[in-house]
Amino acid sequence: MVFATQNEKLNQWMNEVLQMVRPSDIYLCDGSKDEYNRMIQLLVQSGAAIPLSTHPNSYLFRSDPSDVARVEGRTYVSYPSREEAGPTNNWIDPDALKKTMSDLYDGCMEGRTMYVIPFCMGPLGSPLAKVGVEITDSPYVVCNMHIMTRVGTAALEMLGADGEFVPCLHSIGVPLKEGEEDVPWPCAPIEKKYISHFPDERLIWSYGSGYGGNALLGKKCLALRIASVMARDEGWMAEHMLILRLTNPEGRQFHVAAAFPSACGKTNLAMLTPTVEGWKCECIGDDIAWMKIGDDGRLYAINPESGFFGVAPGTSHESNPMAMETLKKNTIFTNCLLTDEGDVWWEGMDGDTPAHGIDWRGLDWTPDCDHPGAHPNARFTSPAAQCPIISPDWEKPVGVPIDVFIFGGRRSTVAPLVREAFDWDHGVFLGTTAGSETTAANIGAVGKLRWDPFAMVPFCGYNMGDYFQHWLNMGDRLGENAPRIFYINWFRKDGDGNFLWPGYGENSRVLKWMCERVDGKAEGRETPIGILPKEEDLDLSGLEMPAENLKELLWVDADEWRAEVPGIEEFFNTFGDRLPQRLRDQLEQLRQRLG
Ligand code: SAT
Ligand code: MN
Repeated sequence: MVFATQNEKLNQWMNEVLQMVRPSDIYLCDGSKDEYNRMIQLLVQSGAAIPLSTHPNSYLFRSDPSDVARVEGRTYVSYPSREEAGPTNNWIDPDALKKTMSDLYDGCMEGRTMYVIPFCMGPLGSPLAKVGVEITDSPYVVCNMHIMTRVGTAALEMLGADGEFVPCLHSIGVPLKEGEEDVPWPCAPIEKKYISHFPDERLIWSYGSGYGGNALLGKKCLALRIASVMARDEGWMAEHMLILRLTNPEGRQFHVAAAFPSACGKTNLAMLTPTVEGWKCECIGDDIAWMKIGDDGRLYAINPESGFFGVAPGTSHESNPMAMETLKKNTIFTNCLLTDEGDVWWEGMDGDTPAHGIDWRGLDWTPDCDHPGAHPNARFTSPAAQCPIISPDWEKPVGVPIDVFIFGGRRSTVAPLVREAFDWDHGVFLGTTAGSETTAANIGAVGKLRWDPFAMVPFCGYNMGDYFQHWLNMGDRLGENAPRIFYINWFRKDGDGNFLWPGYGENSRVLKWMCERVDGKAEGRETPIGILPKEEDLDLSGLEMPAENLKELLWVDADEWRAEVPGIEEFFNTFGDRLPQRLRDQLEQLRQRLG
């Protein structure tokens, strides 16, 4: 061992890994700017990183064409019993999985450097923060972790001599033999990729992929899958939610946490530019919320991350001007198109489409090509602090008190623009029955309804039936202090297939109504599926929208909803007796209200 930390457990784990993966070098990350720059320079020299002439200190990477997204089919939640992982997770017995993966890890870092990255999820010193240590052989991962988490000496200090950490082992799975040439994006073939979680041990083992959530293990693996288990055991919540603050013209602040499945505009909402007069929005986080009940009995949220790993295609000055500002500098781009001017470009960006560029595969591209120039899952990794509307309180150690939860999904029919749950249990029922129609950005058939309770299906580290019960338990503990729960659908269409609602900044009008509900200033209208705004309750001043659109957006068709019930029941049955009776009761009450 070339170095040791103060933490014996960490030293022991590093030694075990070292003997298994046998790197040619080992390096402990300090998290400094200097370290980041040195690492990037290595990547520029090897040809993996392309400096951009238009964005200071920013670089483009191209992944291997087989390594472009999270691989849910190769993601495992491993308990001794399959039942603990539940019906929504892939399962392999831990002994068998460890045996398979140990064989893969054996000598997997030969010819490479083993980087040890101590990192903190959450503001340093926050009572909600957790320390992790990622071991990786990918310098691209080190650079991204620098942006996405708080890396280095401060995390080690927080850990101290006997603190707990989540060990996160990552390898791209391509040892480099003596004299062998490296490729810009080494990774293992799909059948050798494993993104594995051992929740009983609070342990993560990832092999074979260098991309996003497969490789930046603080994000989905630690902050959601492992943290959801810690949260259940310790009585808090780890959710796939953005966090934002709204301030009304009187200066009263409201904090909102919202969960949507992918392709529903979560990052756009997190950085909303309100169109409604006098209202202000600040961003606290765009992907993950950790929440704990505070001394005053309210629910406080922190963003465990320190950066955004945002989808580039579709991001524009129209859809998300604040993201466009955020990514102007100090940003890592992955799988975008490179223009002849040394700029990045992607489908859905404002302005002209470049006449020529180099696509995400590194090939010549013109608008005549029959494939996109940027991969649909191309990403930007940017420091959250660079967001022009980042809240001054985004790193407040105690977090911000949540007033409103929002669930939602993409439905072209049936679901109205917005509704409020009657009470907590009904809100949990709405979160449980959240679903979204698939888009070209997801796998599978386009336009098919996919259930994604709380947008957590890919991220819940234990049996989801128990997770629903955890939500019910939290409500019982919060009582009167529980946030109010709403369900939105920005995506309802008219008979001709046109969106009825303009979306983006105009969504602030719906958020305003929610805040007025919290303040007891908006009456609403009871329907069998929840409380909807009356037409006059929504502030539409300055918005040109046909009156019939509004009617349709707020329309609740009892026949259509009756037709939903069997599908919900069938979905509920997949959880067997792990589905809380209180949710079955909710379904029965819905059936009765629909008559
Ligand atoms: O690749 S990540 O898992 O980090 C992002 C995402 O899939 O939402
Ligand atoms: Mn996400």
